[in-house]
Amino acid sequence: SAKFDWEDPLSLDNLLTEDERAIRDSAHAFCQEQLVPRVLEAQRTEAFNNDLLPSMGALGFLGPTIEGYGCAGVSSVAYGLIAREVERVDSGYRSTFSVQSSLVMHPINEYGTQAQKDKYLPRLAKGEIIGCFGLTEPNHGSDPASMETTAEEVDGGFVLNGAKTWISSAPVADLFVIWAICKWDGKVRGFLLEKGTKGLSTTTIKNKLALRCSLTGSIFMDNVRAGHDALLPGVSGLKGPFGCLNNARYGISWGTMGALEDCVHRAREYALARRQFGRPLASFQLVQKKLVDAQTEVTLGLLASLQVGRLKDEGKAAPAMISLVKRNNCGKALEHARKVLDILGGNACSDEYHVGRHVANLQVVNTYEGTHDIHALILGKEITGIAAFAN
Ligand code: TGC
Ligand code: FAD
Repeated sequence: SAKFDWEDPLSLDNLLTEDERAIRDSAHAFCQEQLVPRVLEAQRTEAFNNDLLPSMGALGFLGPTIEGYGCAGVSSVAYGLIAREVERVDSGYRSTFSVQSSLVMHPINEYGTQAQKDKYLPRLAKGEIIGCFGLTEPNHGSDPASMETTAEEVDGGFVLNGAKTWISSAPVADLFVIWAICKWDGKVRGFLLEKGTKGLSTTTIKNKLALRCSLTGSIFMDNVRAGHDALLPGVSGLKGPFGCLNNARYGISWGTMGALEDCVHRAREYALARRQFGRPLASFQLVQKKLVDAQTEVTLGLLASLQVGRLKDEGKAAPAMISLVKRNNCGKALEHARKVLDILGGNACSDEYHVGRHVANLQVVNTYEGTHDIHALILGKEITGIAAFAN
């Protein structure tokens, strides 16, 4: 007779291919064996894990949906399963992985020249070089159309001026994907800048309350000269950066479910071991309800992401579908991670119990790549036909 598995209540496993299950299992083993033992130290010191991207590269996890250039060429669902396993450990590790795969390798693969692909993709895939993605500016986050960074055409190439902030991996990046308004036609285009270019500098944003296992920084461009070969020629307009965000937002929808699963597992174990009033916490109805509510959201969220992933591979995933799963899964992960944190009582205050770290991280994940409310407006526009954010 059919069995109920509380860890996979609606049998997601049944909907995966054999390859996808194998990738999930190897990602799980890597994350639990290599990342879990280091996460507390990284959280406490904000130290970047230099081995992270090379180790992921060796396993074929970077830019995994890309064909060729040393990339694995696997399904979007496999990519989501990797994000879920990485974020089960920490959203900061998943952030580093997402930026490299979806925000740096993807635009080069989609919008780059053959020479740019040959030059950068194999090294990015191995984790030999680190990339970052500069869209957000000090004065423009939710509204990137108003960005101030400019690119001007000059003899031999371009000159870029401006600043970007809250940029993941910027302080350690070798390669910068920078989005700028082109002065010659007013359109947004992407540029590939290399570390060490004159006028290009970064600072690290220190003492963060969350995402402490990933590095975040600001980028300054003061008359940075770049050759014609720095331009990503395959796209112009905001659909360039938004096309990258579609992939990263999709990955986040899986990742946040991994973080919430970790919270459920840890809170459940605690509730079974800890006794009050002569009984385990897990025997109290209010405690059970918190675990059930959270695990229900994990189950539904993962199935929704799976459906979007399958559609994505058929070329049928509309951006608003991705907004729906990004918004829902981030919001539900934050809400329910916060609720199961209560089960730990006073120990919730100790970083050794991990759930509080996930809660802090999820506040950021609910904000970046389009805030929860911005995705509500994107979906609101689909439902009503009226853009609430437009002038
Ligand atoms: P709008 O007029 O709606 O669109 C401008 C052009 O872009 C096209 N477009 C898209 N194309 C592909 N995919 C999408 N998701 C797209 N969304 C829009 C659109 O068709 C249009 O094309 P065209 O050819 O007509 O020019 O633009 P708007 O300025 O009104 O946009 C409003 C809004 C709110 C939707 C948008 O600005 C938005 O999404 N804001 C949120 C900003 C954001 O997500 N920033 C993320 C920064 S990167 C980051 O956070 C990385 S963290 C990574 C990590 O560490 O894991
Ligand atoms: P704002 O846009 O100022 O929004 C502030 C509040 O106002 C939000 O609640 C928002 O929902 C609300 N709001 C704004 N407009 C409206 C409206 N029209 N209607 C209703 N409410 C509205 N960016 C990158 O480009 N690359 C990165 O790698 C990157 N990494 C990040 C890493 C971290 C740790 C963090 C914290 C951020 C990162 N970001 C990155 C930036 C992130 O994408 C932005 O913070 C996010 O898009 C929100 O922009 P903002 O912070 O300027 O907030």
